[in-house]
Amino acid sequence: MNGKIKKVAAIHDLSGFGRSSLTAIIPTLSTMGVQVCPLPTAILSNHTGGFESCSYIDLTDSMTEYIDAWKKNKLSFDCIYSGFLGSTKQIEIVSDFIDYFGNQKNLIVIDPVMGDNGVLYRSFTSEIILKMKTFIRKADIITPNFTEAAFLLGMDTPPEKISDENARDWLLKLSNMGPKMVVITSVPDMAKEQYTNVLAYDRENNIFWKVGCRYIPASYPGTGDTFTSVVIGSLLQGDSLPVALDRATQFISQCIKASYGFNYPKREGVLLEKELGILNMPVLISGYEML
Ligand code: PXL
Repeated sequence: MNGKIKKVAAIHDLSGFGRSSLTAIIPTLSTMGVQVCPLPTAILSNHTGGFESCSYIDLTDSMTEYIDAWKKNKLSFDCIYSGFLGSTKQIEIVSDFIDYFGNQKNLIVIDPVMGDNGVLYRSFTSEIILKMKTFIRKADIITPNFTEAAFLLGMDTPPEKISDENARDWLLKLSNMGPKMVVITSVPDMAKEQYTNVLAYDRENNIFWKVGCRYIPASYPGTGDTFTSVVIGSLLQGDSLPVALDRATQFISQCIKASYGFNYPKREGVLLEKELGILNMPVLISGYEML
């Protein structure tokens, strides 16, 4: 009997080294009591940030056959979660996947993984941005970081900071592109130097949310994947959007602090294994507010 275990179809790459994408998503969601069913988009020796060399096996051509088998086996999922997609063709395949497996009851989450810190990841060209703009129409929730949100809104680079009013405008514009909920991570705080925010908009309830976090001067690959995984795990456990954002923000901040304290190499990602246990402890909501 596995009646109470929820299933997530996780459409991401598998990178063998560096704790990003599936190697971050599987342990995080499993710890939260959610079953991960991976649909791998590519197999990499390591993620693309901070390594001299990278082997990349593109799985675009095998994805359709893989998905056909899932269709024939009449599988179903409580959530579809897509992240790193290696090409515009893969976006088309996943778009069809959502049309087939998506329904009124399951949660469609698209993390438009394209870049960070103002630049596109090196495996992409600007073509991916155009395609992503229409793809996010299919999502219930999108979780871009500040850079990806700016790209989706047609900017070449994100501004250094944005006001709360501007932030609400960004969230509304992104929601008007389709998704019911928009979550933007790593937004620099306008007033407080040492702060970064997660900002969100929930269209059904017409509420803007803000979860603040002290900025730690280190960015580790894969934290976006872990963040969105905690948000999904928390929502599937029945939490509200702001509580899910609060839990994810606290968890990432804890992971970064644990790693930063050891001066841990950034390219290895955060010390996830040390911190996963926290996800099963009683939640102390640290502080979300309306934006
Ligand atoms: O975490 C985002 C991500 C996913 N997949 C690959 C990456 C990155 C970020 O660098 O390189 C292959």
